[in-house]
Amino acid sequence: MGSQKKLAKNTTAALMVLASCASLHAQTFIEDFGNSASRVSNTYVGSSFTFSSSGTVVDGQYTVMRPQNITGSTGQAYWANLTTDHTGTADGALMVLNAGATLDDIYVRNFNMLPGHSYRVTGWRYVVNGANGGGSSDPLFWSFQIRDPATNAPIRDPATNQPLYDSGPLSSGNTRLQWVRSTYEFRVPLDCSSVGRAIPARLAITNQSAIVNGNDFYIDDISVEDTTPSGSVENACYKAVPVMGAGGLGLLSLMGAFAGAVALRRRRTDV
Ligand SMILES: [Ca+2]
Ligand SMILES: [Ca+2]
Repeated sequence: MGSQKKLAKNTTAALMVLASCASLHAQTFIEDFGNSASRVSNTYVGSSFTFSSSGTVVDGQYTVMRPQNITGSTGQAYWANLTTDHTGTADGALMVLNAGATLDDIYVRNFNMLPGHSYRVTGWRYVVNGANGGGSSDPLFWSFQIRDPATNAPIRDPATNQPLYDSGPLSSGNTRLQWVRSTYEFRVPLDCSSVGRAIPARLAITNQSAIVNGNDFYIDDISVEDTTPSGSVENACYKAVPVMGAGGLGLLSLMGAFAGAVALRRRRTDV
């Protein structure tokens, strides 16, 4: 029994090392659009929407700016000025989007996911003119999808060929002149044979309302968060590995890999 307890203790320690390594690869993000005093572009905005550096922001165009003088800067009275952005930081900026009829990606950004981990995608919209022209509060729609960065195609379930991570159209509700949050939560299937190994992923936020007269809104605070309790997935995989019997060899090889990593870490520390 003593040796088994020691084995389990060593394995737990090794898995903690693995978990700390894994967290280094979980590159989730927050987009607050900065605080530039001038109108600026954003590298993650989809190529179908063009940057307007000055003057009007017409259908299919966007700009990133502080919200206190949008009507003056664009010369378009149908926008609305705000005292602050959604982030609420001093001089914070937001994205001004005249989405128009362009049913394409608004925001596209790569990150890494981990097997068994849960994620929450968040984006905030402030509808200035909804789906039926100036002053309308009829709903606008966008969607959140996770894709393979290598192909830009949705990551699919091998069994059903259906996209694994797709929010479908998310409504702004019958809201106008207020910030509305959209969220989409998902969990990556758990594969203990690849636990801790980063999976390249791409968030795509896509316009799902093809409307020229209206469809004018602001965007702020887009984020992807890893909501997984620290170490929970790695511990679940540890528990799934049998200590005795035929699985013992697998555990020993797993521990061998961890021991190598620990030894390497110690060597580096000793230098
Ligand atoms: Ca902001
Ligand atoms: Ca419009």
